Amino acid sequence: MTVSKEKASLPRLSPLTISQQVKRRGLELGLDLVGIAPVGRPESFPQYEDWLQRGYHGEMTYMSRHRDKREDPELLFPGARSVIVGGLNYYQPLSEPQGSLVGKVARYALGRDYHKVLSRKLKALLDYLRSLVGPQVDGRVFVDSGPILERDLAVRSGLGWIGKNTCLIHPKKGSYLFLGELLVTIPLEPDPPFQRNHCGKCRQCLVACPTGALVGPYLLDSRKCISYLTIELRGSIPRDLRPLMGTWVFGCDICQEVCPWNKKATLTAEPDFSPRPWAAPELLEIVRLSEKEFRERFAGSALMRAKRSGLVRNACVALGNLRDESAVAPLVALLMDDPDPIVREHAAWALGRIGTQPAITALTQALQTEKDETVRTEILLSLKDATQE
Ligand code: B12
Ligand code: SF4
Ligand code: SF4
Repeated sequence: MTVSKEKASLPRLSPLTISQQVKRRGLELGLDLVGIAPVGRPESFPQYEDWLQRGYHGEMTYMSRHRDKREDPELLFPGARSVIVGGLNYYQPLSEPQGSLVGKVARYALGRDYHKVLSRKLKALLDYLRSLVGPQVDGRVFVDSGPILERDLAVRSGLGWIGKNTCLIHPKKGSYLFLGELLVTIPLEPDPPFQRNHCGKCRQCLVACPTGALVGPYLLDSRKCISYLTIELRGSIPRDLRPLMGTWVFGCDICQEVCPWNKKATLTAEPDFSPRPWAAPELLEIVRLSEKEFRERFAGSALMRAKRSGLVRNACVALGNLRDESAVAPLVALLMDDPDPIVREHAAWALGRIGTQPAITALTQALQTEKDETVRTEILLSLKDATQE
């Protein structure tokens, strides 16, 4: 069928009717929230600029690129007139650790990687929109993948407000929501933006954050955030923050766990988000993983982002915080043999925290052979800490 014939056969629907149908279809596809907004300058663009100025993006250099596109989504997708924003509930209770040396993975990463799951739904929504209006409608899907201020668009399309923990919160669904956008080239009937902020006088997230990353309401210094430290940071985790990270090995949920708006969070209905074997990882297994085993074990999971080096580094920090003697032998193996200096450095730190005689002996021996200056410095500091305690 040619485009013109197909166009001719389609009924002319008003933007309001199309919008209603699209929202209904979005819910049928499994989205929990669907809202529509016109494309335009994000209201919180000045806050984003301020955040960059303060250096709160740390090493996430991609956050400082394409500022022009973040300010004007039409530069990102020429011809864009409207944005359909989808929210997808991923809430799962964290499973009770079966052993004592189990790491914590943030809820958003317990199941299959959400990027594909949510993108698929939004692409299906575009197909549906085309079936309603005609193939001339162009659209582009973004899920955490482009220079877009997604939370701003979610507020603008009426999905919720931004809490003091900087998360988008829906009054009924809470904040365990993924956000994704479908930018389209036709005008749609917008939803009213979410006007109220229901945080009130509450400050629970600010008080609970173990590293002080929430430096003020609505202001997150990524460089201190466990989520950033365990997922985005490639190098060394600052020494002063390691003891505050507990057993989180990928992401952190504390500022959402304490939020009263998450008390009524309901289980996700998305089968792809049900917990996989990596949901409660044995720390001693992680520190023994080779590159190949890491890739096999975490294929299809968001944990791939940390790479083997990052995940083993994080597991070392968690073991250092648990201070369990049974971790000494695998940590010594890392310190002596791992080709990655970041891993050796964090293994040394963990051994220093455990501080038993075998751990101290291994640190002293490693000094004889270690060539990397950063690792040597860590060994010396860890020996000092261990022998002073
Ligand atoms: C970079 C990034 C991070 C960084 C920085 C987080 C941050 N707060 O900026 C790190 C690695 C730390 C991170 C962590 C997490 N992230 Co993240 N992250 C992003 C990403 C890619 C960009 C965010 C961004 O633009 N930051 C810049 C700052 C300035 O923007 P912002 O935090 O969104 O803040 C806006 C508001 O706070 C507002 N604002 C600023 N000041 C003020 C003042 C007032 C009064 C008000 C009302 C508003 C306001 O303006 C800002 C700009 O629009 C987005 C995807 C995207 N493209 O948007 C996902 C995203 C924000 N992350 C997401 C998730 C799930 C997480 C984690 C929960 C994962 C985890 N469990 O570990 C944590 C949550 C930590 C937290 N408290 O925010 C979801 C959030 C969904 C939601 N319900 O909000 C997103 C939207 C990804 C997605 N597509 O679903 N993330
Ligand atoms: S995710 Fe964790 S470390 Fe980051 S701001 Fe929230 S509570 Fe703090
Ligand atoms: S914990 Fe309190 S202050 Fe923080 S986001 Fe939730 S309601 Fe707002």
